[in-house]
Amino acid sequence: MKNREDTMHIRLINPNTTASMTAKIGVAGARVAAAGTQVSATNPDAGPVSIESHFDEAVSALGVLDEIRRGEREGTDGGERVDAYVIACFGDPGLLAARELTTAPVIGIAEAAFHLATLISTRFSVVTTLGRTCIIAEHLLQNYGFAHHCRKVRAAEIPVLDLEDDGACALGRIIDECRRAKTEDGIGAIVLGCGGMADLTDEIREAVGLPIVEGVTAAVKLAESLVSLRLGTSKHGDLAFPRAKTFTGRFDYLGS
Ligand code: 2AL
Repeated sequence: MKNREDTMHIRLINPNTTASMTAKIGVAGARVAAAGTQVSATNPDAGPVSIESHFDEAVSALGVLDEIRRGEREGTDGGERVDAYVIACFGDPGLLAARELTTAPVIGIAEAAFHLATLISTRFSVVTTLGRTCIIAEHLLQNYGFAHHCRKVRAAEIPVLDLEDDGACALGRIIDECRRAKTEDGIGAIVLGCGGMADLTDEIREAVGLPIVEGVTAAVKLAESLVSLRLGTSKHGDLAFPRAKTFTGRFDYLGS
């Protein structure tokens, strides 16, 4: 990691393979980054075009790990070293495995958003895409210890790729669900539950009149803080680099 006086490089990994969403995530991250922060955005070469099931998430995690390995190689191949990674899907797919592969900080957008929401409110609700993905956010809230801060995980019933389609009325449906959360949940803030919502924060905040915590931007600012403080992923204990071993079949490239 570099000194805080230097520039830093944050790599945003969109775990799905939709390039337009990756570009949007990159723009949203760059907008909030400090003057000295370079933001780059990538997605895996292979995997689901959107992540809206446990199956999609499991497959996408392998792509995330490939992207971390690629980022680490760039640093040693004379390219721009990556100082921190953000996993820009609200299920935080592959988060702990990704941390095992690097000394840089790795931050999931769900955990980043939950952390920031607890700093500005005592209770928040999450507004995500499809109802079937609510359980993914609920499991994360439990695993991360945030369940008692969250009143409700709500769905706007939007397929993820509708967020890429101007004609799909996604914004209006998200705003409607956020307004219902404000009226019914007794909350102080709303967390947006999809990386593909990263460009909608300002409009939603204005329409709903509550603090809106969006994960990509939250994670970029947390990543900057960790790099500035020279805090990287601990290599003491379970997040140490994985033990070298043979991988068989189509995973033989992972072996040593
Ligand atoms: C997501 C997300 O953030 N990106 C994606 O493809 N699926 N999560 C979600 N709940 O829809």
